[in-house]
Amino acid sequence: MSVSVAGIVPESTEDPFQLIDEIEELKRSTDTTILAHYYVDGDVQDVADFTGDSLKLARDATTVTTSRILFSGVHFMAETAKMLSPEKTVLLPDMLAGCSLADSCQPEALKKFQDELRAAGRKFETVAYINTSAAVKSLCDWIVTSGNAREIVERVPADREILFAPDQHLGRYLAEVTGRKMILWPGACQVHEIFSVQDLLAAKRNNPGCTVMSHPECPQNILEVSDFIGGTEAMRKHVMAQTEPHTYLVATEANMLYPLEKAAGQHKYIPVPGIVASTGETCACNRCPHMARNTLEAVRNCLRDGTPEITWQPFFEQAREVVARSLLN
Ligand code: CIZ
Repeated sequence: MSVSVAGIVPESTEDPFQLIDEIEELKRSTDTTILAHYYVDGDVQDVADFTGDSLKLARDATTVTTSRILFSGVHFMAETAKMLSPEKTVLLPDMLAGCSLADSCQPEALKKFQDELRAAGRKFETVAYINTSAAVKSLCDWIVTSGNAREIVERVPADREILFAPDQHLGRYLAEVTGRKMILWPGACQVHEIFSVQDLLAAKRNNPGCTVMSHPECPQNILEVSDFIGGTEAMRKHVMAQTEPHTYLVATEANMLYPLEKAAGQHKYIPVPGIVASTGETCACNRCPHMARNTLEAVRNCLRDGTPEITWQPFFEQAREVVARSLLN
């Protein structure tokens, strides 16, 4: 079922079953494989050939045998697929599907900060979250996802500081679990930053014995009252391993409930509410407006028209080396 996000994605007037049939037919006739992130609507995940987090999808993209990949996700994910499969046509249903984290770290600003640190004699390596543009990735030593962050941070030589960009909350969490010294870029994800700790605590009281499962992009006050902290793939594996029915309060993008229910339907999943910054009111607004651009209609149009397409940029070459070293080895 598609959830409309006010002001971003208009309610579709087309029949979803008809759209699904068209998509299946177009996939065949245009030799396209669809990859979909866990944060897109469930009906779009259902028409995908691969679903997953960015790490899994980056790896899946390298195994695709069709000539075209349609990436149902956001811009940096489609760019990563293009970098790793330059010979393929890589499509993104809506070029405006960006990322608040990627926007918070522009390549010029990162380069200037790195130069200042070097001029001050600091010995550091730059570790960037995958939620960055290819231009930023080309300036980094390592790329991490929520799925491999700890492992990659531990690969940075112990005598170096780590400049971690752009998610300050993930960086702070990694500093805590690895004991590494981090210089944090002040970015944050617009979805994970709005969770309300008061409402989370109230939900916890109302559901005795529940498990609070949070994404490491959440601020410290949320992580402190969480029982399980992990990226989306780790969450999925965690609930699959619990056979006895259980209640989970889930602090991440609301569409993640769909793959959780699909993988382990014996449990009850409750999304943690957010707070609207402008009014202070509680809402069920933990939807990513960028991911929401991946409607069935947008996917059908993109398949049919073969556009928008991610085109190769000169800095992809350098970014590709960093991405391949970090994600494929
Ligand atoms: O790694 C990803 O795909 C992101 C952005 C979140 C997650 O945990 O899946």
